[in-house]
Amino acid sequence: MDKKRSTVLLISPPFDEEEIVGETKSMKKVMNLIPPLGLCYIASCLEKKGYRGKVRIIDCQTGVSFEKLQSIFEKEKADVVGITCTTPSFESALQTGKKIKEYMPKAAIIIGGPHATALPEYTMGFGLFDYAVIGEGEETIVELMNYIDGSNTHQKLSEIKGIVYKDKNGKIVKTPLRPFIKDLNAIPLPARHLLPPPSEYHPTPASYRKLPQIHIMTSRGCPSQCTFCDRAVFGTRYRERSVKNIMKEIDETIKKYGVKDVKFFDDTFTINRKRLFEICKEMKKRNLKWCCLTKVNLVDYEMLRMMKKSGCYQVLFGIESGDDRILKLLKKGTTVEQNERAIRLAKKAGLNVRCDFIVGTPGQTMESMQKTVDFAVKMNPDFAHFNKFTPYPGTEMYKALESQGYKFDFSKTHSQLDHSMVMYLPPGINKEEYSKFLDEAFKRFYLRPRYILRQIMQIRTLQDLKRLTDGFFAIFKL
Ligand code: B12
Ligand code: SF4
Repeated sequence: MDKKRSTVLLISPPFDEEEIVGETKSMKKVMNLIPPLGLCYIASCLEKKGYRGKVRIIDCQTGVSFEKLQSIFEKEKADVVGITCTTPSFESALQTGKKIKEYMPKAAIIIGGPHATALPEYTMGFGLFDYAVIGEGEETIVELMNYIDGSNTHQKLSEIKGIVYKDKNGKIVKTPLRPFIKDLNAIPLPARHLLPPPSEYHPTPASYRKLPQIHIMTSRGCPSQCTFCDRAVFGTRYRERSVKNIMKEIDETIKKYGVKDVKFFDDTFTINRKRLFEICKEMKKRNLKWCCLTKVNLVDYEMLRMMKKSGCYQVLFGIESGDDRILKLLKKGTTVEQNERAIRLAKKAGLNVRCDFIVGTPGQTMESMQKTVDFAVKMNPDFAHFNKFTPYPGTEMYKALESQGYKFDFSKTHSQLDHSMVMYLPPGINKEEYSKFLDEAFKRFYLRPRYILRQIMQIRTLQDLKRLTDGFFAIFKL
């Protein structure tokens, strides 16, 4: 007998570019506009379980406004809507929920992603969503859809692990957490075929060499303890995909989309030396350009050299601070000396180096923040990003600050949270000083003649020139 299958609309909510970039158009070109991989995984699991042709992804980041979304809702009466949401996109997820309630009142709404995972009961408290999925969603969504469709009469809602829902009496119920997925190779490859065409996306100019580029996750979970980082979705135990499984995904994207460049978005891509060497071998065979993120204590010269030889052009390190006292407070597990060493080795290996810093965490002073900029200037990486600190739910710092009496309302923070909005200031630093500091940090780093000259010397192709000018215009908001 044919099972009833609901139609499912998966939405990455509108993220107002105008709001983020303000008046300047130049910022748009440098935004990291990349697909919602989480929804692609949810979709592929549903397709595998009989929902092929019934699932659609609407990635509103690619220019779908609330008005457009509303007209989609008016035309398409989906049975179930799944929304993905981080903390910066939570306000937008709430607005999306309201539109669904208005234009598709019969649809069940499921919310998932980092924000719903970190604060599931709070998320449900807005009365807009029927279910919140906590953590990895691949197995949960299948069980939940089976429940909604009535195809699994043996499993009660309360038996589905990793969800929050309202029972008949309106009481919010949280089921036991779902164990993390052991075998990542068993997850079907992400359903990129449901996304808008690759031309609708663009990586930030600092992080690609050739287009099209895809981003890919080859592992989950990070064992480090950084207090500002939210690991609620994938946990603290490192799990990895096999090289064969990774290459299957890459080969599929080469065949379907002509992919030339790969960004490994893993938290710590180089954690397993043996696997890294195998990946390098495979990437070299395919003559692909690639880049990755990792931690400074997880690289050595031999690895970096091998990466370079196999097509890697860039490595991004989360350096965070130029002050050992702050690195300790952040529980980063690294020192300024290790940071210096890794940057030097990566440069020596011929790699382009990107460094991320975080300023304004508890314990930071103007002096320690200045040490961070001094460190960046001294080490002279190819790119430096000074991130403003936000206490994201799911992080140790968020919990610590809440317990000290701080209150953070993320339901009204809009997409600016990622950019200009300041949620926390360390004692002794005011908002004006902080904003001025950030502005000057970028200018000090990027406006050095030595820096500009080096970037110009590195121009090899028209693509390089375009990337550099886009980045330059954006930094100085021209
Ligand atoms: C790639 C990435 C980006 C990309 C965006 C990619 C995109 N379009 O989605 C870029 C670089 C643009 C970016 C930007 C930012 N990011 Co970011 N990013 C990541 C990263 C490294 C990987 C995301 C990813 O693809 N994961 C893989 C997929 C499979 O996981 P997933 O999306 O979580 O989905 C799973 C579950 O959450 C769940 N799920 C998700 N959605 C749904 C929906 C339904 C219906 C269901 C059932 C389940 C479900 O099931 C999925 C499969 O298991 C994560 C860290 C990480 N390890 O995940 C940070 C992370 C998501 N980013 C984070 C942050 C803070 C930011 C920024 C604010 C950057 C900054 N200035 O610090 C901005 C905000 C942008 C925004 N709009 O939210 C935080 C979010 C914390 C929070 N509480 O919100 C994370 C968790 C990093 C961290 N460890 O702190 N980011
Ligand atoms: S910041 Fe990086 S190293 Fe630290 S816990 Fe997060 S993912 Fe792991």
